[in-house]
Amino acid sequence: MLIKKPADIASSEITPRGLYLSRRAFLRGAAIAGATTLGGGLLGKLASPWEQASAGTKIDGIQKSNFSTNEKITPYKDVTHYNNYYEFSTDKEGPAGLAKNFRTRPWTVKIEGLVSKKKTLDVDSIMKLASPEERVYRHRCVEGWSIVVPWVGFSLSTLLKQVEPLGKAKFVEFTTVYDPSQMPGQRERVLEWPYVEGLRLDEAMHPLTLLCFGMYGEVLPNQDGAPLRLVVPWKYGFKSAKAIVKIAFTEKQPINTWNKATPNEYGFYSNVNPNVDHPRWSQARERRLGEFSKRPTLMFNGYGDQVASLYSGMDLKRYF
Ligand SMILES: Nc1nc2c(c(=O)[nH]1)N[C@H]1C(S)=C(S)[C@@H](COP(=O)(O)O)O[C@H]1N2
Ligand SMILES: [Mo]
Repeated sequence: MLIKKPADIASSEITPRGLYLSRRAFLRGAAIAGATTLGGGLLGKLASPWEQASAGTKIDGIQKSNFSTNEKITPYKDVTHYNNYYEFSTDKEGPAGLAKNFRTRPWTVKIEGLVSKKKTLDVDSIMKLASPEERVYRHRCVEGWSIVVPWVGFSLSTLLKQVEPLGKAKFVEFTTVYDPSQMPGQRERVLEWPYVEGLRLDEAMHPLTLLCFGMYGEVLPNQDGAPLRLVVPWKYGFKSAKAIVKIAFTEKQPINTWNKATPNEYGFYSNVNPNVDHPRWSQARERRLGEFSKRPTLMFNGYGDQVASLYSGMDLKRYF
């Protein structure tokens, strides 16, 4: 449930930089702002789009995916209370509370660069491009913890095909939201904002690469990247950008935020690799949240059968 206080609605009229509202989305926002004046009681009875979109709302018609692992799913409480989301906090327990009132509607994603059909799409229309799938993926953070999550979404390729990438396009760059008024971490220079990530075009088009808007059968909690994030299960967690507002097709390799911040520690590829240590720690083992002892980390996080061929002939120590 997410009923907005009038004070919150008023500040929603401040459009985050780089976020252009579609007419439909704008009208919907305005309608909700109007509804607020009717008072909380009545608003509570309206099936407002805010409500439909808020974390915890059940997603209908979810199909099971063959890409799922049957490993034990990490408890919801761990996945929602141990987060890396530096726009909110560098403390892993922080985002759950600090992202609670983050506004995920209206929300549009701008698709631009080397494509024949540039588009600005509303997140609700993106979610309707295909039926939602549940993909239970292992997800490994570069810091040495991992989770198994029943994400909900569909292959990113479904969206990317819509815009018809040009032959020159070799990479895809993802830019996430910049809104320091809502994101306390962006008022500090912990990282360069907005957070940017990138994939090679073939990685972005790979069927495992998930455009994600839900988990555990429900709309994504804000701290896990609502309304739209990536999940790239064979790469370290930081490649899976949260709160995406722009997707650009490029000829040159994008400069991802963590690579720019600490190039000797975080590369562009960031494929999970137990044989390539982080300069400050080993990557050979990991701890599953909710478990006590560590387990060995698998090459490509265990997705080698599906993705190893993307990197054949590449020196993975050099391209880490
Ligand atoms: N916009 C944004 N996306 C982000 C991050 C971030 O700080 N900002 N952190 C990344 C890192 S390091 C990890 S491990 C995962 C964590 O996702 P989770 O909190 O859903 O487990 O999100 C990634 N996506
Ligand atoms: Mo991470």
